Amino acid sequence: MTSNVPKVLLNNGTFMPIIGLGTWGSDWGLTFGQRERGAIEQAVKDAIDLGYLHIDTALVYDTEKEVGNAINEKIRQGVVKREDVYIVSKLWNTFHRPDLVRGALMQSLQNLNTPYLDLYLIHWPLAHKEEQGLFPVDDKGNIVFSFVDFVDTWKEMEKLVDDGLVKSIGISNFSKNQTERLLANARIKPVTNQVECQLYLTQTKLSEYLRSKGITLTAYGPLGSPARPWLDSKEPVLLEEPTVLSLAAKYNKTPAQIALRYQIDRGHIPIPKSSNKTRLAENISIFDFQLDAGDLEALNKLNRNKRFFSNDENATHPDHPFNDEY
Ligand code: NAP
Ligand code: SBI
Repeated sequence: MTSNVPKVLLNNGTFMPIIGLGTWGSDWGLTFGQRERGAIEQAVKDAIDLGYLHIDTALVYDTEKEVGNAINEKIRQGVVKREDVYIVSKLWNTFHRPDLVRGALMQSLQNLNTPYLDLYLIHWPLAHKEEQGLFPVDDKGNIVFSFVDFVDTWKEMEKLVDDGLVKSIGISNFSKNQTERLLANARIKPVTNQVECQLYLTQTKLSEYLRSKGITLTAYGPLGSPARPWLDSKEPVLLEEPTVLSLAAKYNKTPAQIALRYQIDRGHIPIPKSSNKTRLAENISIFDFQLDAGDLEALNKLNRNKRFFSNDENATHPDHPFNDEY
């Protein structure tokens, strides 16, 4: 498979395609009907045909089976080989207890129908009550917490690498302090920290810190997650910002392409989601231009430390990442 997507060298000597396809699809919701499931599978097939070689999923998205079907169909058709595709999945909060980590990974491998993952992330640094489903709640509807130390979870993640079940391991939604504590106790370094990063939340300090440690930043919600279920219509729309619109005109690109190129030019790895073939093609057509330093600076100024994924329902958990400065 030839693809013009560049690859990033990770701290363990492996390579990750610099743009990935998101498959949470906030607009797909949590419960899927037949039509939506078909749409996910089609989106992944279209993406591979267009040159996407990095697919982001998670056990909790309930999209792994569709992602696996699509990838395996493209392998069967001879479009790609397994080793061409970079598959990422994530350990959900209810499986942090060390004795549950391997079983959760095996479930993801089975869903995806693949012998190994390229990258397995701890989805959030905080744990939820085990063995009560994916969303354990009390009689008031509040999430039930668990207090497993993510360092203990990490030690199990390291064993998955030792056993060849995952090529790399990483973290998601970890603050600087949490990453620092993990590094102080890790035998294997995380290759990436997948965090929200978009023009209203540019993550300048976290990005610099991660770079200083040789850890990449994977940017989720890079288009501002415009279909998030909790969208407040009074909130500003990132893709309609005048600065973005004027740069789109200057470079003869779309606002989404400007928002994605912004991440690439900062050395980040964006993972935009789309289930529309035209927009999938648009989002990957960003390797024929580069933003000038002054334009990057103008985009940096849009920052307002605005999280669209504030995860407030976990705000009282001691490992809630967003109580830290960054
Ligand atoms: P996003 O990628 O910022 O935005 C996706 C939305 O933008 C979709 O509604 C999509 O609609 C629309 N879109 C796509 N391309 C467009 C374009 N060129 N022009 C205009 N609109 C466009 O948000 P996200 O899905 O929330 O985040 C991306 C991925 O990051 C997720 O799918 C998931 O894999 C990952 N993620 C991870 C975490 C975590 O905790 N680690 C959290 C959130 C997200 P169409 O489909 O109709 O094109
Ligand atoms: C889900 F499957 C359900 C809810 C939800 O809300 C927060 C954002 C998130 C997540 O944790 N990772 C995502 O990609 N979306 C999510 C996922």
